[in-house]
Amino acid sequence: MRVTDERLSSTNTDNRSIRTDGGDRSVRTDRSREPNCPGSLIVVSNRQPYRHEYDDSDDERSVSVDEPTGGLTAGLDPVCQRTNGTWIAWGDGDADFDVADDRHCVSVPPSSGAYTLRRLDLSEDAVDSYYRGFSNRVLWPLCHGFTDLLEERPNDFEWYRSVNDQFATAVADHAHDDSVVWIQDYHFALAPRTIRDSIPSSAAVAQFWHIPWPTPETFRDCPAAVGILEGLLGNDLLGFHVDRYAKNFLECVERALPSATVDRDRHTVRYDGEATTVVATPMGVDAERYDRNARSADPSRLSSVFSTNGVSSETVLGLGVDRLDYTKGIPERLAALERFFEQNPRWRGSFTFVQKATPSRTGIPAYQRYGEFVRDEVERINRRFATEDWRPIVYTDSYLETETLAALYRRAEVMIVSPLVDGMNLVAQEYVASSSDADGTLLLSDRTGAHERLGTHAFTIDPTDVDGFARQIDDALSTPRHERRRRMSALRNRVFERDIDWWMATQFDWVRRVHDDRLYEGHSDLDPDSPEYTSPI
Ligand code: ADQ
Repeated sequence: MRVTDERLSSTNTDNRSIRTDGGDRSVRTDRSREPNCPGSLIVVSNRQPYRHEYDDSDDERSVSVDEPTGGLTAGLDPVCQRTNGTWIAWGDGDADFDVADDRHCVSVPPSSGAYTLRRLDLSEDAVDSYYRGFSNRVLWPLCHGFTDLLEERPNDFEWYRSVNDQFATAVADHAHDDSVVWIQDYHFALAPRTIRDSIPSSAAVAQFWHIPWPTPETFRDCPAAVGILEGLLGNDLLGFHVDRYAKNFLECVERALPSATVDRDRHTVRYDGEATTVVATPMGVDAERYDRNARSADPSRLSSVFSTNGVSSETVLGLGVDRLDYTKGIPERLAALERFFEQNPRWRGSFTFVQKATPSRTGIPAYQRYGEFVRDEVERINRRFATEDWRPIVYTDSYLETETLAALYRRAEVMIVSPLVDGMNLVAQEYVASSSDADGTLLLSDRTGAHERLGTHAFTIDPTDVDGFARQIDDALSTPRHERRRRMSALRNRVFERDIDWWMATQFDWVRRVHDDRLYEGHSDLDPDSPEYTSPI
């Protein structure tokens, strides 16, 4: 199986294990909660839900199918299966086009062929410029406020436009009167307008933007600001995780597009004859699945992770799980751990922090430098405190099966989630869902979308305040069991209430409203009595 550097991003949902049946995804305990799409669903995402690969390990060349286990794909795949939908994505597997038909379509899952996966054959130049270029050297740093890391390379934007056009053309091939096109993320800021103009007016176009939206002051640095906004206003519905990002977006539109009419109360924008509704619906995780996996995990999975990494089975365990991304605040976390061990010698030898950090976007120099810095810092801190049979920080970048990850989450007494900025953060929610003994503690950065819902019962941290952060680690470790259970039970209620199904159902409710509006009211304003425009967080 080929390993890509982006395998663990949940928006890219490339956290793959080899399966060939898509079976696990349809298992549900309560079918009444299944999210229902109001029309026939067309999903557009950068990464695909199934990838075909040549298996060179065999003497005879065979093809295997691997599939991501990440939250978004795991949630959307069953909906596509139920609605006989279409999924359009970049075909990045080496056997992808050999198993597809002339239109680059293949039926998936392999066992049932319930829906169509349409693959786009992108050249290496296209991927380098659209994906590693404009998406990840411009939009990603910009939206996270790292404007010093913006890198404008010649041709990146043109390729971004060209790839967006290719996706839009593919959507037009599959769209019908009742289609609901649901676009995922920042790789497709330009496509919505082209799609809107090329599919039946009764079809709906929606997009979910998984990362933050910056303030107008930051957005000013966007090289193609007006084009990006105009593209996004081709959507009938545009979703963000939290209200703050939706408000930032409306403010950017107001400042950059004087001819747009922004109604802040109704969260709508009218521009160029189209209306876009902008909503905040925080994404959740498949909480039941994490809980189930954590409860049923074979103990040998955990002991093998511990023994491979030289961790004592007796240790009090701290855990961090992140892509190696400069937004995730890993150096700040290490600095706080160093301060903690400095000030609390009693914990040396009995508390171990395991950092699962997965290399990501390694073709981009800023990511290479970040990865090296993190690894150097771990070594330095270990040199400072390690004893013969104990290391304060265990760093590993090997891939973990979802079941093993859930078991590790359940075992960890302290989970540290310390991004400098993060659209939502699913790891924090996965930890809570997996804490089936309800006695773990979550340290959560106040700069994550997840903090808006979990902040009241987590141990809040400011990732840049080293002393305060170190104190919170000590507090979390010293909190009595009954208090830990009280906090974790409240967190679990929140995570289970607003899980991935809730998120999708809410998105589809909005699509339904916007869709009905297109069909029956000729794009008139939404009913002022309709439910709130932002979801209570
Ligand atoms: P990401 O920035 O990738 O997602 P996050 O939300 O934390 O961040 O999701 C990461 C996913 O990768 C989690 O599902 C996690 O379990 C998995 N993962 C990470 N390291 C792993 C490892 N070593 N082994 C196995 N699995 C691992 C983007 C945005 C976020 C937003 C999501 C969803 O940046 O803000 O929450 O999309 O919208």
